[in-house]
Amino acid sequence: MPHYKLKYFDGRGRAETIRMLFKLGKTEFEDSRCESDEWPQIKPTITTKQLPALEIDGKQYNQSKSIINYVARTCGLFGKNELDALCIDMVIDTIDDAVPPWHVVWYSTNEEEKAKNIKHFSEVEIPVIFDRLVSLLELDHAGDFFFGNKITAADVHFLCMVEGVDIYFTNSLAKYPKLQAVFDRVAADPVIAEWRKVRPVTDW
Ligand SMILES: N[C@@H](CCC(=O)N[C@@H](CS)C(=O)NCC(=O)O)C(=O)O
Repeated sequence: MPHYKLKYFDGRGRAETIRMLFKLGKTEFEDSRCESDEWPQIKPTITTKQLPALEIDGKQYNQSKSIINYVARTCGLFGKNELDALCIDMVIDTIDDAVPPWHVVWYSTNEEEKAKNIKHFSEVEIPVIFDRLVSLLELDHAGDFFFGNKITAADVHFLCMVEGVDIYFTNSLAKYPKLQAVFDRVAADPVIAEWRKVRPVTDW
């Protein structure tokens, strides 16, 4: 088994799906978290100058989506073939469409602007993405989860997305019972439930 070291900030952000995949895959990894005041020293050591980065036996790899893909495949959470992987990937990409509108809120410069941006995020941006996810859940390859009846990287990424959305839009799944059911199934997975209980508590 290679030595895995996942470097990120002390937040869930772009690293939490990766952490959960490692946990589900019962794969040991070093959960290395840097404080923001340490970042200027660490940044020059990161190839892309951004986190997360994953070291595998000391060699560094970058980009959260690429790392999710790699970890999910090695942990058996990305389907059995390329077509399964395509179905899982399209859910992940749909989820990631929420990142730019989330950043609009995150980078709001004053309270008034932030309130306006949260309203737009909750009432316009997120419903569009949730509707797309409902459509993906209605495809015939979906089941209890986005792909079949076993948890995959798509479901894990979805749970992490909802945790991120809920920072600004509490109870965001209230009008989406089918999505809520998937969220609840992922949250009920014993490995995920245990990790959510013991992981460091962070704001984001
Ligand atoms: N496309 C990259 C984006 C990574 C990214 O934006 N990372 C942020 C944290 S979430 C970062 O490193 N910010 C610090 C900086 O850019 O100096 C990925 O998905 O890994």
